[in-house]
Amino acid sequence: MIEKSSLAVPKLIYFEEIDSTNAELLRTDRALVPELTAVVSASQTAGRGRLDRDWVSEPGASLALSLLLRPKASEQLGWITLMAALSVRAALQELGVVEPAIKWPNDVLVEGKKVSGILAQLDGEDLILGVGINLKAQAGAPEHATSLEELGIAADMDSVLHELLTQFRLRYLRFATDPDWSVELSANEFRQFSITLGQKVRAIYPDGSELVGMAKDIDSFGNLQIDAGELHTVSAADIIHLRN
Ligand code: BT5
Repeated sequence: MIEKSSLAVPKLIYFEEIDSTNAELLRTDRALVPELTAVVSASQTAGRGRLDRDWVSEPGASLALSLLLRPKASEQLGWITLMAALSVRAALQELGVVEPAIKWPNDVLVEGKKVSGILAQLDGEDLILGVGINLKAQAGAPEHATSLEELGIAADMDSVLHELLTQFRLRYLRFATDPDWSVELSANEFRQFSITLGQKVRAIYPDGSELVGMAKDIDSFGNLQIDAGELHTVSAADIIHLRN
């Protein structure tokens, strides 16, 4: 079922159903497994988004992946989230999706609807990178969700996963080998495919406070720069695009 993808990483552990692939990797004895170990599931009973929100992944309709990463420094979390979003976007384009785009920091949207979400969690020196991609329509998914099938793409889980792992490995290994060059390439890729930059946005911080301004650029940590009279650097927030 996931033969192609198994060849793309050193170790791949597959479940038909699990509570959450991120939770599974967090409770695994990771001393015994190599970096880029992948936990994959065809459905989750307790999939999670940021701030402990629900992530819907119903049987046969979604792909849930968590990758074990060991980045050199924890401040790289922002970049790794962005690189994951860039990888999902590129993978979807390879699979035939028309104009997939990135909403900072962790959503991949098509026609304004969310097809994929990313959740990076640090645990000591390990970073657990979770990616969810909707393969088919799901009864429990919110109205602003879409899926590959709804976008006219009939791709099996193995093909989607293989493309995603290939795209991510490329960016992650480049980042490990030459971080400065990698950041420059990824920043340019983000500028090309982001629907956030150049928009008037409302940033809602995890503590509930808000900031309204123009999304100008990202910095070398993957933070969003918002011009609200003066320039603010935002590392974690929900972004709402406002009409200009
Ligand atoms: C995310 O959070 O988008 C991160 C999603 C990460 C999911 C992966 S699956 C593998 C790994 N294991 C896990 O348990 N999680 C990761 P956030 O930006 O906070 O968005 C969450 C919001 O997206 C929810 O509050 C809903 O509004 C919406 N949502 C939930 N399920 C969705 C779905 N299937 N498709 C689109 N939107 C969804």
